[in-house]
Amino acid sequence: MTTLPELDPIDIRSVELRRIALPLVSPFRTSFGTETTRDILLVRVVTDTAEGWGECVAGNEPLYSSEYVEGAQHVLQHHLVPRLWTAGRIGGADVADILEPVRDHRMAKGALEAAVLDAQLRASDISLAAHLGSTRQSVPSGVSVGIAESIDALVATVGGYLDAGYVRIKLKIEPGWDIEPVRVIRTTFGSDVPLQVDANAAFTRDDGPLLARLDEFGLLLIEQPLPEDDVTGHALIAKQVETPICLDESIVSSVAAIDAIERKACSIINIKAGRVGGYIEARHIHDLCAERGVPVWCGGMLETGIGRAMNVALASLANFTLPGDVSASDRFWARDIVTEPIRLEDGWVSIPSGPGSGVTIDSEFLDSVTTSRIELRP
Ligand code: NPQ
Ligand code: MG
Repeated sequence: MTTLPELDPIDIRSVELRRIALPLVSPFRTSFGTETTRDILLVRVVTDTAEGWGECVAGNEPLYSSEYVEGAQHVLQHHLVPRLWTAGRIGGADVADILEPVRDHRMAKGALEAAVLDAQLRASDISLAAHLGSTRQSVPSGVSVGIAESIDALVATVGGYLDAGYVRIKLKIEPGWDIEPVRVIRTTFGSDVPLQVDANAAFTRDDGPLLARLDEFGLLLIEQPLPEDDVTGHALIAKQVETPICLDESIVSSVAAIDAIERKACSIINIKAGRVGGYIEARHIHDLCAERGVPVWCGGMLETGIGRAMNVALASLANFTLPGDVSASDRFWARDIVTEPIRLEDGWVSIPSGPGSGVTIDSEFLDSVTTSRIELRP
């Protein structure tokens, strides 16, 4: 397992589970559904000297994966947080072991680990980026573009993001919205725009010949064409297409990552801390991909400034060699819940340098969007 610098353990006094409702600036449509307002679960860990925040990336409904926000809240309240009370003084690096007896629920575990780690790093005055081993000050920013109402609407949206400076475009695809949108974006904006597609598991093992028709467009990668559990199917598709296959939903752990690589199901991996149970496992997957020569990039889950800042820190590790879905806060939110939203500067975003995630909560605005709060104590 990856070793990170030692930090002093912390004494957790209470854990708050807070839910907020935040409307998206525009609906986000993928092959699995349309999101218009996010119902987001935040975890706050309080010690005598510091507090830390973690963001749970589970969606309103179990459509991207089996996890969903109400289930995450339940498992945190009744199964995960109670396990911390018997553990004594701990740090972020202890959380995964403490929660190991509980199967799966990685997004819930990841949010709790993030909050503990953030509190511990703030108490130690160290940034998450430095703790994880970051080597950069900023990272290039890509943007994920939803399935549009029409081809014209898609062209307008992509044009806006290119004008804003995004250095890489990802088009969401599904059967029937696959070859044509890619062709039109290529014809309109040229072959120099770094471009990739994400199917969110919407195709089948029979779609190899269809997906091979994307080869002529020089895409960086095709992300998750088949269902999460079909590693062999992805290996079959990878043999039929020239474009590199990248896995997202399938990579739920370091074991799954090694499995997919060894079975030649993918040659690139999208790393999302929430999907794999936390930033420490995410760094571990980054390391083992680097050892195997597999490039990685940082995915996104429509996070607020809390998760977004932590993603940017993760994305600054050396083997994140492709631009991530680490877009500016204003890609999704009219107003963020932190006082320093992630901003685009010439298509790049800065790595927060303050302790922990580096962000400050805008408490007044956060309270105004809060829909429920519970405080848990030993
Ligand atoms: C992906 N994200 O890479 C995901 C999919 C996704 C930025 O494309 C609520 C919860 C809404 C999780 C929308 C991007 C979501 C979500 C999209 C995940 O596959
Ligand atoms: Mg994806």
